[in-house]
Order: sequence, then structure tokens, then C-alpha cells
Amino acid sequence: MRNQGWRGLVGVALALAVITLPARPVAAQPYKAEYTLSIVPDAETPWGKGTRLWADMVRERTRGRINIRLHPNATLMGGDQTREFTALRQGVIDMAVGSTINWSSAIPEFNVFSLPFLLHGYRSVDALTQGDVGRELFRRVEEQGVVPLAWGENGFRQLSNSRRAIRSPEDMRGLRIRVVGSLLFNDIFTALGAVPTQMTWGEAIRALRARKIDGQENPITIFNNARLDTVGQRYITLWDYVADPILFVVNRQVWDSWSPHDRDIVRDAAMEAARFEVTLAREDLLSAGRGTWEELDARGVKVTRLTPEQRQRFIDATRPVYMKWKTLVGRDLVEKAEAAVKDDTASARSVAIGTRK
Ligand code: X2X
Repeated sequence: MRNQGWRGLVGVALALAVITLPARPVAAQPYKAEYTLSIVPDAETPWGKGTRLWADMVRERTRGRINIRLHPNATLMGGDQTREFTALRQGVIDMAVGSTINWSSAIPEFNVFSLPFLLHGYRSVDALTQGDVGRELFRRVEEQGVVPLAWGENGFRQLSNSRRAIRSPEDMRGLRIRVVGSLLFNDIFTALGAVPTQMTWGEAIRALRARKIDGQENPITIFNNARLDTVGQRYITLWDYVADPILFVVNRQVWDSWSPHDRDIVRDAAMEAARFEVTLAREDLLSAGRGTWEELDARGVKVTRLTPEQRQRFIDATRPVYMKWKTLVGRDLVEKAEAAVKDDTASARSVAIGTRK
């Protein structure tokens, strides 16, 4: 008790010192003349257009203080898209709009979106990205020294091949299918009887052109952008087996070098550009997308839509893979995701019933 007065005095003295001492200037890092912004696909995909909008809005609203150059086609990583997140952490790249699939090698929790047949429609994707799961994944990104700003979307991934229409796992037997960087995809395609081959997107386009592989899986927007119909991909099965969200992010040191005002501009622009990008990615398939289906048809691509019974057979065949990866991804997180998807399905049903009156 007797010490308290003494401690109080020290406290006051310290507080005064803090107030009266001139603040040491924080060593502000100068702005760079240009910032690199990486994406894996082509600039003309919805993913590319949304990214370019982000860069343009930031340049305009900061009056050129933050001048961003878009580098599409994974050129900053020499094509190796699985290295994008590491390059970003290390400051080799300043900014990116990257896929959860490509970054899952650094953050295994991102595989939650690639658990086969977990998701049912866009509402369930939103239930994950805009809910607890999304917040938890943002924390994981922050822990790695990267600042996450907004969720965009590549889309539901569909299966294409040059051999035959696929309606059952038996139809996939022996097909050589290109898969992306996560081993989860190897497991899925092996379980379905296909022969998965890991490749970057650039390699995949070349291998498809050279007919070294039979098929691939990607959203239709990516299929159309690469005009895979012109390299013999004549069959598409719409199975919505996984979806890949994309994240708008900035390297931590770069972020810290900007003024609070400029950070606000970058964050707001990321959120606006992401909303635009998601709309574009979905509309391509919905309104304009009806045109896309007709166009695909006109180009001689046979589009197969699975009946619920047919789809169920794919779900059953990949169930063991789902269970194995549920543990690898983290049971807590996957259970949260399962609950969010279920809640969403329940609320969607009640809305449908409500509007039927
Ligand atoms: O490589 C792919 O398939 C792509 C373009 O969709 C991704 O970057 C995940």
C-alpha cells in the first residue's frame, strides 16, 4: 500500500515524458513508383476484369500515388501458380487477387472450398466467405503477413474432356485429367477412376492443345476465355463439385507503408471491385450465360447436366476423400462450414416456401 503513492508518481512522470518528448518519427517507407499485382488467369476473364477495376480505381482515387501494374498469366512466378502466396509473403509480389486453390499449399484450410460436393449453389459459397469461415480464413492469411481485403470468385468448376460425355464415374475411367496444385484434387480424380496429372494452368493449355491429356476442370468463364473448344474439348459436364473463391490482398510491408487514408481507399476499392467481379463471374453464366450455353452448343460442345441421381453417384464415390480431407483441413473448420451450408439450405427452402403462397 505504501508503495502506491510512489508508483503513482513514477506513472505520472512517465506519462509526462511520453507527452513532452518529441515523437520519434516512424521511418516511413517511401511509396514505390509502381506496385505489382499478380493474377493467374488471363486479363479478360471476370477475375482479370475485376482485378483491373481495383487497380484503376486505386490509381484514380489516390491521384496516382498508388500506381498498380497488373501482371496476368502468373508471369511473376514464372507460371508456377502454387508459389504465388509465398512470393507475396516475401514481398517479391506487392499485391494479388488469388485463388484459394492455388494458396492452399500455404494455407491448408483453404481446401475447405474444394471438399467435393460440400457446396450447393452461390448462396452456400456466400454463407462461407461472408460468415465465420471467411473471417477465420482471413485471420489465417493475416497471420502469414498478408492483408486480406475482400472475397471475389472464380466460380463453380465443371469438367471438360475430348473423349465422351460424362454422366457417371464409370465414364471417367482412364481419362487423363489435368488437376491444380492441391493433392486433394489427385485424390478426388483417382477415386473417380480417372488419371489425374498436376500442372499449372499455362502447362494445361499447352498439354490440351498437344492432346497430351484428355480433360480439365475449371469454371466455364475460364473454359471460354481459353477457347478450349478449339483444342478439342467437346464435352462438358456441369457437376458443380467445388467452387474457388478468390481473395484481394496486399503484402503487409507494402500496406504499412501507405497512409491510413490511402489504405482506406485501397480497401474500399477492393470491396467494390470484388462485388463487381462476383457479379460478372455469375452473370456470365446466368443472364449472358444463357447465351454462353447456346454459344457452346453452336460451337459443337455437348453440355451434360446431371440429374440429382447421377450427381449422387459422384458424391458417393468421393465420400471417402471428403472424410479423409475433413481431418486434414481441420474438423472444427469443416464442421463450421457444414453447419453454414446447412443453415443456408434451410433458409433458402423457407424463402421458397414463403414465396409460393
Ligand atoms: O489453374 C486453374 O485451373 C485456375 C486458373 O482456375 C486457377 O488458378 C485455380
